[in-house]
Amino acid sequence: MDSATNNQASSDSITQLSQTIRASGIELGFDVLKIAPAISPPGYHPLIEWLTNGYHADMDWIERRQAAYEHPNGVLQNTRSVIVVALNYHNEDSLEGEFRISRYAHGSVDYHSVLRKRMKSLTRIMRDIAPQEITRAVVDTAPLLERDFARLAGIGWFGKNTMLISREIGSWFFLGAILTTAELQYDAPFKKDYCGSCDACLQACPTNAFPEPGVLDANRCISYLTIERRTRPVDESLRAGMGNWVFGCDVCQEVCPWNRFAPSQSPSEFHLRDELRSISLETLLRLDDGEFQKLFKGTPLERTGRDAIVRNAAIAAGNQNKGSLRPVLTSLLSDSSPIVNDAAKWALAQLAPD
Ligand code: B12
Ligand code: SF4
Ligand code: SF4
Repeated sequence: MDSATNNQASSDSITQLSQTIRASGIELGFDVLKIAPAISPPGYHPLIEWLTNGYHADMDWIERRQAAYEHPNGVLQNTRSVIVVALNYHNEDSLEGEFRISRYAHGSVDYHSVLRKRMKSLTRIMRDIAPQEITRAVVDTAPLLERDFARLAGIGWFGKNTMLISREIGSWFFLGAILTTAELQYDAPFKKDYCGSCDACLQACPTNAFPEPGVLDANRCISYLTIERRTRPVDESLRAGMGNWVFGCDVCQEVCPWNRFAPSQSPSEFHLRDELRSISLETLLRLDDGEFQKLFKGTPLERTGRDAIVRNAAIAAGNQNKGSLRPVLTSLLSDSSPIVNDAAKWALAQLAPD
């Protein structure tokens, strides 16, 4: 074969593999699938600045692997393409009683496993067509700026609340990425910003977690405080702002006008499960390890663990001045967990006298 014929064959195989990936992504139920070239992400230097400012709080795993974020090769050597998928988790259900759990954790499953399963199916299809190429599917835990690659692949822009927002599906979606050594056809990066003069998210954040538009200080973010800060107490100055959130926070997405018409056809695994509708704040406060496992095993709350969730529930009780919870809060003063004792003591001090 001459070199022109060779080039033609290689360009045909790039086209064929790219088309199959795009069609399979939609068949596998992803709401969006787009592809970016593996380049050094423009968000790398902002990430280093974010770390230097200490905005990552005690999420040391980000800092430890900062060099690897500079290029997708830090996750998979010789990566040429990054396939980014988005999966919507929005639906009409709502949980707005004595306590709130972030929408992404309303269901009976952990989104990591849902995304991984679908991405694995896609990598199998890729392997059948191009067995010589190596692929790796990641959600959250690899040193990859997923939102940056989603923007580079053309899915949307960074809102002032730091969320990746799509004009078509808003921001209630998870991202996943498949890194591959295969060359593919790429989508154009998203260049525009559709926030305009709106600042609803910046105004609504209950704990003022945005030092500037598009930058989040995790130290102040309820999502970090309730999910990731597992062994240390929450600063007293931030407790009132936590309101009744016991896991995550959705405020800066709920107020975003781009989410007003967000589609609601998310997979049924993400719908609000009945157990969460029927339990009270008192039930959460009374959970021991066994009961916690029964209620939350396999969901995103499992990783956060019983002690931090009971601590958060105690703060929610204090914030709502729930005198009826005085006996259970008093019993938690002798709980084996210091973060629970501390929060229970604080909550009792918030209650109006009998
Ligand atoms: C650590 C982390 C957190 C931390 C810190 C969040 C943050 N804003 O940085 C905490 C625990 C607070 C958190 C909270 C939440 N998270 Co989170 N989180 C992550 C994780 C694991 C890493 C994010 C990270 O590296 N942050 C560091 C900052 C610097 O990077 P970044 O925000 O991702 O990207 C920014 C930079 O690249 C910068 N940038 C790029 N170019 C440029 C150029 C200039 C000039 C500037 C100034 C900036 C800039 O802007 C980008 C967007 O903000 C990602 C998964 C992943 N591996 O990417 C999920 C992820 C971002 N989280 C997600 C979700 C769903 C949430 C919550 C909604 C959960 C909840 N309901 O409680 C909240 C939302 C809070 C919020 N407003 O961000 C989704 C977001 C999906 C989406 N549509 O955007 C992700 C992608 C997980 C996933 N696989 O789906 N999260
Ligand atoms: S998730 Fe909640 S606390 Fe965190 S930045 Fe958004 S509104 Fe603020
Ligand atoms: S609330 Fe307004 S400023 Fe914030 S992300 Fe949405 S459109 Fe942008």
